[in-house]
Amino acid sequence: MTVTVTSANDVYTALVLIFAVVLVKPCMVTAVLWPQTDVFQETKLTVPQLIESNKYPVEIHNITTEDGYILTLHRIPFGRKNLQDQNRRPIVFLAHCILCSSAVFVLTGPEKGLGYILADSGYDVWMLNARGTVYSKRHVRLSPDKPKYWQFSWHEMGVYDLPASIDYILSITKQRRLHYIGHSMGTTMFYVMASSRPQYNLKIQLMISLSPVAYMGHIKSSIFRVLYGPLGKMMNTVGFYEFIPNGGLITDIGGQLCYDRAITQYICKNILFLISGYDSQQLNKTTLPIIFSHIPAGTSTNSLIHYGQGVETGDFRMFDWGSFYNFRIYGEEKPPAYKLSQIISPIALFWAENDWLSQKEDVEKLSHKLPNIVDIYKIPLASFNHMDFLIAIDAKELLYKRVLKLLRRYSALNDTFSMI
Ligand SMILES: *[C@@H]1O[C@H](CO)[C@@H](O)[C@H](O)[C@H]1NC(C)=O
Ligand SMILES: *[C@@H]1O[C@H](CO)[C@@H](O)[C@H](O)[C@H]1NC(C)=O
Ligand SMILES: CC(=O)N[C@H]1CO[C@H](CO)[C@@H](O)[C@@H]1O
Repeated sequence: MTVTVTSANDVYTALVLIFAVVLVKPCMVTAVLWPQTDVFQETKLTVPQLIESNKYPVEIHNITTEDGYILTLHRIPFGRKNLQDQNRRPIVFLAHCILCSSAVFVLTGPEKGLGYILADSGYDVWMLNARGTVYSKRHVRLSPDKPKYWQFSWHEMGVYDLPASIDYILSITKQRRLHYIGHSMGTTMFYVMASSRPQYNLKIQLMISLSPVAYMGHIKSSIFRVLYGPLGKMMNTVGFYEFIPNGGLITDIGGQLCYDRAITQYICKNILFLISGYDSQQLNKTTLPIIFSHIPAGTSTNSLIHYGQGVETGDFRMFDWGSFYNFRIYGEEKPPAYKLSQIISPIALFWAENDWLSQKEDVEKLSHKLPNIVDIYKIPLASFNHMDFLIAIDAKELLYKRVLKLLRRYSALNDTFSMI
């Protein structure tokens, strides 16, 4: 076939045709085949349904924070292997990354998911859904449709969401202390809590930071540099205070583009790599539709902007409202730095060379400021990236085994002390 291009109109037609062939056709093909795949049904499940479908017990708990946000915690009270054992179990409280939800701890199924592995190892597993995520988008007064609801960043998650969750969990289980594992933003909010409300340090047996994020001067992910910087600011300026809500459309597109036979699966893979660092060796592509049906799970634009401020200054400080408002809110021109020296909980840091959001220099700086570091562990795989902490094929070998060992040691330490 010869195409003689004679006018602008023809060029336009040709472009549309090319576009149609290159993109729309594979999308149509994938859209038709997609509902026939096994993972299709799985992408339609909520976190509790997903846990149930894997034959684990699951509980849903609603709590209200001091400032009126209604959060949903997901709990796996025990594992499949210890159904009959009714002893009081040590608690592990899991907190997720930005744009994530409790889903990240169960996405990869019983053999690989941290939530399941902990439950099967004898822990009582509680998972946070921070304010603004798909499971926690409610407030006693404010509507999420209004800007006022979205006036928060991970600062408020640390100051309100974590203390409310921890107090609730300890009161339900009648225990005094719990283990905390955070990934990425889940670590940031912990550092905020433990420095701003230091009495909470006493309720922590051990805190494990997977991909610690406090200082951000060295992040490598260009997408996040843009998200945290110009894009976040622009969105706030034009009145988008919520960042990518998790809705039907994104979920559906995510599934269609990402499943195993989809010609477009490479797009999904590369989006993930762009965000968190390149590593195809540890990515199970079959799970991509499930990942993209739960992520992004929504957050406030201010959370992105707050990180952006950290990227710009290289400091770990409270939200910068501009010098005028800073004066009114903090009584000084610059927002105060978080007092990391207050964080007396024992903390283990897990980091990786190829983690574009938690770079060596920043982790080192953090480790010098935290007074009670009990372990610093570099994942022994050069290509290990930011999301691999949750979804790597070999996560169990590479880090969860060490996590379990640390948890055991700190649960045992507590037993010994309480006998004295
Ligand atoms: C939690 O809140 C949701 C949404 O309002 C509601 O459907 C559910 O029944 C509540 N669950 C409990 C245990 O209160
Ligand atoms: C990838 O995920 C699928 C679906 O969960 C699973 O059946 C398969 O065993 C996984 N592959 C590897 C290498 O872990
Ligand atoms: C050292 C220490 O903090 N021990 C605590 C272990 O947990 C029990 C109850 O869960 C407390 O009574 C101990 O004080």
